Amino acid sequence: MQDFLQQLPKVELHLHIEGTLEPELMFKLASRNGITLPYATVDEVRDAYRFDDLPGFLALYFQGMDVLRTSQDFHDLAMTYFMRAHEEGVVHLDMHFDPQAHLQRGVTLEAVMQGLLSARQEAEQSLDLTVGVIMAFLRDRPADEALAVLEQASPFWSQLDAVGLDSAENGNPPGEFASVFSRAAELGLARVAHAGEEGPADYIIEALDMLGVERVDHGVRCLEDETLVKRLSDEQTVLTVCPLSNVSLGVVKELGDHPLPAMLDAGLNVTISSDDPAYFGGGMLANHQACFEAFGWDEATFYQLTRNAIEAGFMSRDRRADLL
Ligand code: ES4
Ligand code: ZN
Repeated sequence: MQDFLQQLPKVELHLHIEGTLEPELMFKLASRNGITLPYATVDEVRDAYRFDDLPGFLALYFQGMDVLRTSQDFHDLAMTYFMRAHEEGVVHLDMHFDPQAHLQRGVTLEAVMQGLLSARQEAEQSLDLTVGVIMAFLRDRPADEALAVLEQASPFWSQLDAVGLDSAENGNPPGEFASVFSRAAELGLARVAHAGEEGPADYIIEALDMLGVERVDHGVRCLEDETLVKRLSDEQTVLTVCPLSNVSLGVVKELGDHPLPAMLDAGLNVTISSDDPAYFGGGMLANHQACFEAFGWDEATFYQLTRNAIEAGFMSRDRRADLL
């Protein structure tokens, strides 16, 4: 099964590129940028990666990304992950990035975009890896700010695939971002949003009805609402489930308690992703292996999950046909 999972051409739909920042690269970028980290060694950083919920994780995640300053930093961050993903047998990934988290720190949108887009180009040319780009908005910041960033991104609209919504979920319902998402729709961008990770099933309904999302990131709490499960199953809405993330953030106590098997039984359109691999104990391969160990899924199940992801990934028609 190990070999099968390595060789399975995997597609990752839910990945925060800032969440791929491993301590080794954090040190390299800190030194390059003359930044003193509050840690002396890579091991100290790993030891400090302790959190038991989403807000606790987010504090470390926003602190870690402070070493990202130049377009070269963003390029190196993305390229480092693309190479790792390629080695793990990933053939396509859709990456979220958080422009507001960088603008706030005085990093320009141009630096962020140039770095990420040049890495995408390099991956698509030099690795058998295609990359979709999702501009994500921070739901714990005002919707006005998100809208202004979307407008500011006009030189890059043609290179974006979608908008997303992430960060602290509880108390920040999706509906507040309706105007941002309707503007994105007007621009021809696809729409996705985190919902039903820590937040209630109602947030999933809001994301569907008020934001018009075509994919729901996480969505695991949909099981709390039978009517919603039927709707998601009837409409075959893609859910990007992140097993190791859910364990790390205490959404479930251990993987054996995860609702993934129940979600499959309910006929939901499930996919598997890593979310923030530097923080949650592994990338696509580790997530697949953990699912095998916890659920004993057969090859046909992993093929089905992969097919679900291929069908929903932000890629060209030709690329999809190649992968199917
Ligand atoms: C995130 Cl796991 C998760 N949830 C919400 N927002 C995020 N941003 C980065 N990782
Ligand atoms: Zn996420």
